[in-house]
Amino acid sequence: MKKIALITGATSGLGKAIALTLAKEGYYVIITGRRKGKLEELEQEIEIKYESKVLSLCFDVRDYSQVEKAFATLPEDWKKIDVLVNNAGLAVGLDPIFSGEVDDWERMIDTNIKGLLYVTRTVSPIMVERKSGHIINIGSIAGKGVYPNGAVYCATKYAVDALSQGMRMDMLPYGIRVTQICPGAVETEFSLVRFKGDKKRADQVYVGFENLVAEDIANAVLFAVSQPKHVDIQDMLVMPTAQASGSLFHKE
Ligand code: NDP
Ligand code: 8X3
Repeated sequence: MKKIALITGATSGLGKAIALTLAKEGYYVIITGRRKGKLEELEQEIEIKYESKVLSLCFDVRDYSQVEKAFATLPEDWKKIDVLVNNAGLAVGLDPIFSGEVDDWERMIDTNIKGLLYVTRTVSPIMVERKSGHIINIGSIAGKGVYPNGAVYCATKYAVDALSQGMRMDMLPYGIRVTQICPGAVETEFSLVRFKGDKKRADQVYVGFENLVAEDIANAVLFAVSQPKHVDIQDMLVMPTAQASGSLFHKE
């Protein structure tokens, strides 16, 4: 059996690029997300392009019972996950605290914090039992510095930063590596989701500078998982050259 990677949020953006990159590298991949059709498309793409095996699990990371049930359907060999990429996440809205939508806050907190916890709680006990594994958490520049109107999204990514540190401490006796990868602006469906389908506003985010692309982050994941066992890349901040902080861009 080859190494197995489970990637959450593989129906789009970073997760999809990470799944393709790891499959190309020879990993067997478990792709997850809520959009069944997108999972099926990616499953086919991986099977056609690479000598890899792929399984897909369709579930919502916000629902712990869905996470547990989906994981339970995996064949026993596939439950021995070598690399877990906690990538599923989103920003919803860009508003000041005094007028932000409470429902937007719930979605971000439930997905980015609780979803990451639910998946980790489900997958990691077998890693601990096997004394082997690598957890990659996708954080953000938003978890390294707050920007105006983004307080709640930023808080969820600060939480990912704290959880990455805590996981590393808890996993220490078991030889399990924990890596946080924090991207700056990457053009994906991220802004379309943040602006609730307003494509014009979403596209505007990436005008006037060269943003990252999903493959840049997939390469960072590949770098982290390709290190020898005694090396843990703990934290990577990967930014466009034209971006210095969550809110400071050099736009032409
Ligand atoms: P996309 O919107 O392109 O992809 C998000 C993925 O998350 C989709 O596959 C989506 O799948 C999945 N997802 C969202 N909510 C849920 C849920 N409740 N249950 C299961 N899956 C879910 O965005 P990105 O690829 O850009 O985002 C990936 C990660 O990268 C996020 O954690 C984001 O915060 C982070 N990030 C992104 C940056 C950027 O500039 N793009 C920068 C820094 C960090 P589906 O809809 O099928 O459920
Ligand atoms: C996504 C990047 O800068 O829009 O995490 O918050 S940013």
